[in-house]
Amino acid sequence: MSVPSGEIGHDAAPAQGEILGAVVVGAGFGGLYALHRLRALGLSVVGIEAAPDVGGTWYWNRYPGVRCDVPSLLYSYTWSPELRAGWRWSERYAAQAEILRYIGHAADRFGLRPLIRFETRVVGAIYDDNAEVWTVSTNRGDCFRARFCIMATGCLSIPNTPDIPGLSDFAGTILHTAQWPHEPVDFAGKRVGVVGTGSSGIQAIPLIAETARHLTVFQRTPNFSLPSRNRPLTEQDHEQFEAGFEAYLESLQHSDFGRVPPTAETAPIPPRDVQWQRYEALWQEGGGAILYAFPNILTHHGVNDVACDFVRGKIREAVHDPQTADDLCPTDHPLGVKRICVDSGYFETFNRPNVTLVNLRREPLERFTPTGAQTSERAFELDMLVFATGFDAVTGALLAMDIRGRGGRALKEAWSDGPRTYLGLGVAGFPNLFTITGPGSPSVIGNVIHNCEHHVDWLVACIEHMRRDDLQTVEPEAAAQDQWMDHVADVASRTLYPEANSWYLGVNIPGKPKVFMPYVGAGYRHTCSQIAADGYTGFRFEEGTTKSHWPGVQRDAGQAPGPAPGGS
Ligand code: NA7
Repeated sequence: MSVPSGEIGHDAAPAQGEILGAVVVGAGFGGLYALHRLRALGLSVVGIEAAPDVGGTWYWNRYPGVRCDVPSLLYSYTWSPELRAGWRWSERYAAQAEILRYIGHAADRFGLRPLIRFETRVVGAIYDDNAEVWTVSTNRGDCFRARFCIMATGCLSIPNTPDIPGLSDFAGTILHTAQWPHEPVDFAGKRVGVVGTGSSGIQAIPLIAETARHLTVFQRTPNFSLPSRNRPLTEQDHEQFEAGFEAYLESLQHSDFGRVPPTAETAPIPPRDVQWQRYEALWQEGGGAILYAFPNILTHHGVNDVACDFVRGKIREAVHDPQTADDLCPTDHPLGVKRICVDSGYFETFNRPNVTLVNLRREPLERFTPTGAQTSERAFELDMLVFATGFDAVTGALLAMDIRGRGGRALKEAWSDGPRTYLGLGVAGFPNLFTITGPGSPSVIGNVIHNCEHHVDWLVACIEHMRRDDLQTVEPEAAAQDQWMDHVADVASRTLYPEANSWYLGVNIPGKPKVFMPYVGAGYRHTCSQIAADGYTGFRFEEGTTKSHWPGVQRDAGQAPGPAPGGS
């Protein structure tokens, strides 16, 4: 893969004083698709990306064992038949390197790299009330002025390193799973400590254990994890997927994959033995499907408790030492209300003689020392420390920038009690700003690529509508936003989701308001479509005062309708 030099591409160099159609922040799945669609619409667009290449979270997360927990055939763009025809996944669950190659392939296939300014971090985005444009400033000291500002900054972009005393005294190597070095990390002969047992820790631990002299796992909360049963994809897998693709595409329009279905509240509670058989079959099949075994598994303790018992039983079968097995069994939250982990041999790793589990609930981590870590009970000598401690998720990247809307109001201030959006797509008081997979949308629930595609398709249609009627700005009405946020909270409160201290709620970050951020209700796509069909209910459009007639839009090209999703 060729890595761009970091110089702005030819197409990404606006003329002095030019007002662009749109700036797209972030070059992951959402940002790339937005660039493609907006350019096809006739807008002049520039992408800005902190990394030296495309990929978003898949660029940075390259720790051993990193893989997607969604099957690779599904974790793909759906909008381009050519792209699908030109790509072949090798494994049921793709590893990071293959996903990154796929994203690079998509960027090249559609000539998107020249639109992007790499190795450039957006520090601020300020709306100019008079000119009705956004000024997006970067750490390189440059400014881009654009009519629309599209935040495709991802939900898992800002790594979280907990503030544990003594960390700066530690003399060994310190790594974070979300900022992994590009060169191979050699654990051979090393005493390694891993802090954190979420998805990243659970994927990395078996691999690190294979070569480390000793691995000490510092676990604060045990997690539910299901076996991936990863394997190479066969010819038959590909053929079956292709044969069912059109139906799959259609199903996405109505699917609530990963969300709580409307039948959840009225569904019967299946008998324990029926549940057990189903879980056993899904356990053998592998992957996260247990989460969708029954419509009320995420809403009803009577169902979820059986699933928890089932998985705890599997942990006890896998782990030989009864105390270690006990410590690995989650007991403080229902199954699936923290992002479910999908692993390859995680629990079995604790049978290795070179692996020690430290239960921080029993012996809290007090501090790091120059030579290791000190709990309330023991000292551990370590050469390397790996933080698998997650992210300031969903809002972290948005709030890391100084975003200011009408009247100079800061997003940080507007969201001081937690994020507030309408549909997760826009924020009242921040005209022409779109947040792809923003808080208040399904975002990380379900398949995030499809969620990105849906948001981009929606906002592109909205921009087309504005162009047709020569409207200058769009933003949510405050009342619609309030209603939506109440609805998001209400839906979550009728599930078991709020019962875990998860990053969905923001509680992993000290001081972050405790708000359930993703939308877990059914029918989200239908709601968004209906709102658009009804004339964008809850959004306010203004003709504007500048009468600038679509700066950044090539009027001739712009009159043609944009390509339908699926076109190139
Ligand atoms: P997660 O899921 O947020 O996991 C972070 C882990 O780090 C979790 O086990 C935390 O324990 C632990 N943690 C965080 N702070 C501390 C401190 N101070 N001491 C000890 N342990 C700590 O992040 P991941 O990167 O694994 O996964 C994020 C998402 O990426 C994942 O859900 C997939 O969607 C992909 P806690 O549970 O808070 O007690």
